[in-house]
Amino acid sequence: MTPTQVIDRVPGGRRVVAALPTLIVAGAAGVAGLAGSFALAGFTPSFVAGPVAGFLARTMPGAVITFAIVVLGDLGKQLNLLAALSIAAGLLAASAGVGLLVARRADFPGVGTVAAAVGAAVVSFLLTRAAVPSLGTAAGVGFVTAVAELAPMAPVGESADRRRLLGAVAGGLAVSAGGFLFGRTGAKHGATIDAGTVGNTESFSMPVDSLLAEANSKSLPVDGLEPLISENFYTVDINATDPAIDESEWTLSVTGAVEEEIEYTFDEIREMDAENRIVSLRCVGESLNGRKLDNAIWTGVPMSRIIEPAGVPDECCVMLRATDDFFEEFPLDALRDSFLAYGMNGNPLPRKHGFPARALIPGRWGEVNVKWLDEIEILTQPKDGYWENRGWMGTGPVNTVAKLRAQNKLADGRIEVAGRAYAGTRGIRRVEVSTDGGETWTDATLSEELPSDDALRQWVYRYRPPNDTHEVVVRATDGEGNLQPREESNPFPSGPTGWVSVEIDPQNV
Ligand SMILES: Nc1nc2c(c(=O)[nH]1)N[C@H]1C(S)=C(S)[C@@H](COP(=O)(O)O)O[C@H]1N2
Ligand SMILES: [Mo]
Repeated sequence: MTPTQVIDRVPGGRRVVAALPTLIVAGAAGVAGLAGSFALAGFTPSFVAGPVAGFLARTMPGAVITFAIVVLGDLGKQLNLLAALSIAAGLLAASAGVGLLVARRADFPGVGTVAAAVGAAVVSFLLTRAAVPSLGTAAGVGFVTAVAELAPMAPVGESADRRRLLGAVAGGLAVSAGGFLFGRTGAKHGATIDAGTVGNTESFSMPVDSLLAEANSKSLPVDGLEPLISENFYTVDINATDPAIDESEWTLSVTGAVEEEIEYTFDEIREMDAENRIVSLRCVGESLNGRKLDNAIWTGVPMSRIIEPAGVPDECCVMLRATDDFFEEFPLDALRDSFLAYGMNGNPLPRKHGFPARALIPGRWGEVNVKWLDEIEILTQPKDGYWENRGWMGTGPVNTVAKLRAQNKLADGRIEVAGRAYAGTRGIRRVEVSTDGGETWTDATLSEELPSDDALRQWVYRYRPPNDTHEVVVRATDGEGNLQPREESNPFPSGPTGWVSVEIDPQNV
C-alpha cells in the first residue's frame, strides 16, 4: 500500500494532510513565540512559561507534588518546567493557528501574520500581565507566520507549500536560537539585582566578616566536609521561575488582627539598625542523610520591630505570604522571636533565597522561613498553609539529626567519619558513633559552638577499622538531653526520623 492509499483509508485522512502545513507553521510559530518571550523576560515570572508552571504546581494533586519533591527532587522541578514550556508553546501555537485560519478566509497577504501575532500577544499578556515580553512573543510568532505567508510569493520553481514550510521551520529555529541566547543574557541581567547597590553595607560588613572568620576557625578540618557556613546553600521552593523583585517597588505589610495595618518600603527597613544572625535551615521533605540542611550569616532586623508598631494583640497565629503566592501559618509567639533578613553572608539576599527579604523562624522546618515575603497577616484562628493543604505537617520545630557526610582513609590507616548535626533551638549536646551496627557507642568530637541559638554543629570521629565491611551508625543528643529517636519514618508528612547508618568497606574508602 502506498502512503496515499493509507491516508485514503483513514477516516478524515485527507483533511488532516491538507491541514498539516498550517499545523507545522503554527507549531514553529509557537516555539518562536516562546523564544521571543524568553528573549525579553529571561527566566522570570514575565516569561510565558512561568505562570503556566506556577499553575501546574498549584493545581497538581498533593501526592504528585510530594512524589516530585521527595523522590524526584530537582528533577521534579525540571519536569514541571518542561511540561510548562510545552503547554505554553502549545497555547501560542493554537493562537497562531487561529490567526492563520482567519487569514486564509481573508485571502490577503499579511493578515495571517498580524492575526497570529496579535493572538499570541494577547495569550502571553493574559498569562503574565507583562507588556514588553508579550511584544517579544508577538515578534517571534509574527516572524514565523510572515515567512510562511511571504515565502510562496518568491519566484522560485519549487512548490509554494514546500517553501512555506521550510521557511517557517527555518525561521522558527532562527528566532528560537536568537531568543534563547538573548534571554540568557537578559536572565543574567535580572540576576544582577543580587549584586545591586543595597547601600550601607559597611555598617554590617565588619561584623559579618568577623562572624565568618570565627566560623572558619571553628570549622573542623575534614576533607569533603562542608564548612560551618555553607558554601553551597540548598534551595527549595514552588517556583519554576523565581520572583524577580525590584526592591524600590516592593513593600511589606502587616495586616489582619492588628490595631492599625502598616506598610514598609525596603528603604524604611534598611534604615533600621541592622543585626547579624547565624541561622541554619532544614527542609522537612529531605531524606534523613540528605543535603537540605545548611547554615548562613544573615543580616536584617528583628521581626518584633516590624510588627510592634502595628499593635499586635495576643492572638494565636500568623500567616506569612509571599509574592509567589506561597503562604505558611504558625504560632504568633514564634514570629515574635524571628528575624527579617535582607542580607546573606555579607551580600544582598540572593534572588533564589528570597530577594529582597525573607523570614527566619528559629528552630522550625524550612517551609515557614518564607522567601519574597510581602505580607504578615495576624490571624485569630489557625489556618492551613500551602504545604499543609497538601498533607505535610512541616510548620513545627525540626527533628534532631546527625548526618554522616564524609569518610576518609587517614595516612596511619585509621578511618575518619564526619558530618553535621542539628536540633534547631534545642541545640546539639552530643554526637555518638557506633562502628559495630549500634552495639557499642563512643562520643564524637564536636565543632565549638557558634554564637547562635539556632545553628548546626559539625562532628568528627576517627577509628581503627576492622578488616571487613562494618556498619557505622550516628546519633545525636539535643541540648535538652533527648536522644535522637531510633524509630525510622519517611520525610512525609512531618520530617524524617531514625539514625543514619552507613556500610563502610575499609578496602574501599
Ligand atoms: N515564598 C516562598 N518561600 C519559601 C518557599 C517557597 O516555595 N516560596 N519554600 C520554603 C521551603 S519548603 C524551604 S525548605 C525553605 C528553603 O529556603 P532556601 O531555598 O533559602 O534554602 O524556603 C521556604 N520558603
Ligand atoms: Mo522545605
